Parts: sequence; structure tokens; C-alpha cells
Amino acid sequence: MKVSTVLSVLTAIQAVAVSALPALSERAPNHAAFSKVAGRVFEIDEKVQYFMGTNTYWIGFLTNDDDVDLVMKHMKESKMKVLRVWGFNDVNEIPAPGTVYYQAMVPGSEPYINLGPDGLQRLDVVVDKAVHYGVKLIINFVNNWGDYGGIQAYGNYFGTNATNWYESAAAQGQYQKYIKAVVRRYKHSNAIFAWELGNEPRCKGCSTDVIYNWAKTTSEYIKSLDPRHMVTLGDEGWLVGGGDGSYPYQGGEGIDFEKNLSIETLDFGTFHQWPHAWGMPYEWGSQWILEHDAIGKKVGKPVVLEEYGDITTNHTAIRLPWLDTVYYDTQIAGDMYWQYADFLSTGPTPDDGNAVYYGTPEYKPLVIDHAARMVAKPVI
Ligand SMILES: *[C@@H]1O[C@H](CO)[C@@H](O)[C@H](O)[C@H]1NC(C)=O
Ligand SMILES: *[C@@H]1O[C@H](CO)[C@@H](O)[C@H](O)[C@H]1NC(C)=O
Ligand SMILES: CC(=O)N[C@H]1CO[C@H](CO)[C@@H](O)[C@@H]1O
Repeated sequence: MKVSTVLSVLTAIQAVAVSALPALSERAPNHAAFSKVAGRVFEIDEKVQYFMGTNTYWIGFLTNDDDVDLVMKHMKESKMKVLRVWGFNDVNEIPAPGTVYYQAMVPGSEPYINLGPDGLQRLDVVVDKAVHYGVKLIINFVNNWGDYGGIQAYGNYFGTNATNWYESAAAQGQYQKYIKAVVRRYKHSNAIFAWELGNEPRCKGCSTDVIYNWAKTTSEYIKSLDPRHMVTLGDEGWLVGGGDGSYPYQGGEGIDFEKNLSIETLDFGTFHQWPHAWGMPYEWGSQWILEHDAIGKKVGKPVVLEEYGDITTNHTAIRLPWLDTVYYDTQIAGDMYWQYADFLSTGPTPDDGNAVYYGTPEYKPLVIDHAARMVAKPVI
């Protein structure tokens, strides 16, 4: 049998199995408590605690439920509490059968949200497994980058670009329709930690008012649909002024972390840490952490180090000093490494140079040991 035939038979079997699930527009409620803000940290499963978590952008695009199950099981075993996943997957042309996509914006036809077995039903599996293992999810709605569609996919349909997307009524209308479909689906689930506006929104060269206004409008919209879950921005935490005046402090990406954190409908702040991509030395990471903690303290909201990574051959040497800063010197509510990696039925998950694989020697100091001390850290 040709490989392509085997694959199409498997896809057909899988399609039948998955479509047996009810295609609910709202998933069944579960009755445990929702995560919420408690001072500078969070109450998770009715316990006020610090946490460690991670990122798996790909988990909602897997087509084998057992793979999703394995990752969630390993998250729980590792005492990681919060998992950030891509809640978007936008396409401008319909992919081959068996490839997951969530929203189609095909020029010449009406945009639609894919509720089928190769659509949001794959995210349903992630949410259901998260409920089962007690993992909480940060789900975001659009990518600043071109991966899995993002702002560019809206641009291809609506004729917007990377900067005027934020103020285009047509593009924002579709973005809000998408948000509504996802939020309605899971608004009763305690597996949702927070809704996130986007992954690393930027508006290069724009006034910081553009993203500020967009973040305010969008977060208010989400709260109107679902007042019980937290909402956050998903930005990299750019500071305007301060530091040594280098790139992360110039405001050139149109984001003012502190200004945005003041928005009432954003429950906590996020920041990311990519020294090598930003032309900064790795050691600077600890300063970046201290600066964001200080702003959180001033504004009185929790702040989460939501992505961090390094592309050296010894991740422990680079990251352990950062994690020590988080643990010993701040009230950063949680840190979430980029990126979790594991061995699935399809082979190893992606490694962009930052991955730390479950069960490897570096997984112990960077995940097992750090996650354990974060959940045990006394809340003052
Ligand atoms: C987007 O288009 C507007 C005109 O509508 C233009 O002013 C702006 O510079 C463009 N931005 C980019 C990133 O090309
Ligand atoms: C990586 O760095 C850690 C901490 O500095 C060190 O203990 C370990 O021996 C290093 N591992 C390798 C393979 O060099
Ligand atoms: C709503 C709100 O508090 N806005 C403030 C955001 O931060 C800027 C300074 O960065 C203030 O000028 C705004 O009043």
C-alpha cells in the first residue's frame, strides 16, 4: 500500500471517531472554582500560590487525543500549573484534509469559523484533557507573526497591514466574531486561566495609543461576553524609557507595558524575554525581570514572565540565574518557559533551539525543581 493511501485511510478513521463527539457551541460546565487574581499572585484551584508553567503552541493542532493526554499528564506530574496554547489558526485557503485550521478567510467567500473535527473540536480535546489533569490554559486569539495565519491572514482578506489592522472596523469585526465563538465555547470551563488578546502584538512606529485603545476595547468586549475569566494582553512587555536606552526601552514597537497595565479590564501583565533576538546579553534577563516586577508592584497587579528562552547548548547555565531572580528577588506571579517539548506518537515535538524536552537531564533543574519551589513559595 502506498504511504498516501495509508494516511488517507487513517484520516478517514480518525474523522469518524472524532465526529462522534457532540459539536456543542458551549462546552459542558464544570463546577470547580475559576482562577482569579489575589493581590500580586493568583488563586488557582482555591489556593493562593505562585506557579511555573510553559508554552505549547502546537497542542491544539495535534490530531491524536493520546498525544494531548500525554502532554497534560506530564504537565501535572511536573507540577506545572498553567499552559499557554495558540487559540487561533487562520487560513486564507482551505488546507488538505487532516490539517487543522480554526478560521477560514478565503478571498471571495464569507469568512467562517471551523467547528468541525479538524477545527475547534481539536481545541475541545485540549480543554477536556486540561480539566481532567487540573491544568489551566491561557488561550490567545491572534498572532502578530505570520505563523498560523495571524494579522497577516486578516490582511490578505481585508486589505489591512501590520499597523492599520488595529483600527480597521472590518478586520476588528471579524476578530471579535472569532473571539466570541471561542469564548462562548469555553466560558463555563474552569480550565481557562485567562483569555489573551494576541501573541506579541506590536504596532511598529505607531503611537502607543493605538495598541492601548485596541487592548482596552478588546478586553472590555471579552469581559462583556465572559466576566468570570481573567483577560490579559500577551505583549512582550516593552518599556518606554529607562534601562540604558537600548531597543527594549525605546517604545519603537508601539507598546507601553505600564500604560496598558493600567487598563481596568486587563487582570494581569505579561512580558517575554528574548535577549538574543533583541540584541541584549543573556545576563540582562534578570534586570528585565526586576523592572517588570517593580511596575507590577506600583500598579498593584500580578505580572507573569510568559515566555523566555535561549538558544545556547546549555539552557541551564543561562536560565537558572533568571529563575533564581524570579524566585528569590521578586513577586513575579509565575514564569512560563518556551518551549515545552516531548516525544509523541509522531516523534519529537518542535525544537526551535529553545526547547527543553520532558525527561532529559536539563528538565530536572529547569522544570521539576523550579516548579516545585514555585508552588511551595510562601505568599506574603
Ligand atoms: C499601512 O497602511 C497605512 C495606510 O493605510 C500606512 O500609513 C502605513 O504606513 C502602513 N503600514 C505598514 C506597516 O506598511
Ligand atoms: C550546564 O550548566 C550548568 C550550570 O552552570 C552546569 O552545572 C552543567 O554542568 C552544564 N552542563 C554541561 C553539559 O556543560
Ligand atoms: C486609564 C489610565 O489609567 N490611563 C493611564 C495610562 O498610563 C498613562 C501613562 O503612561 C497615563 O497618562 C494614563 O492616564
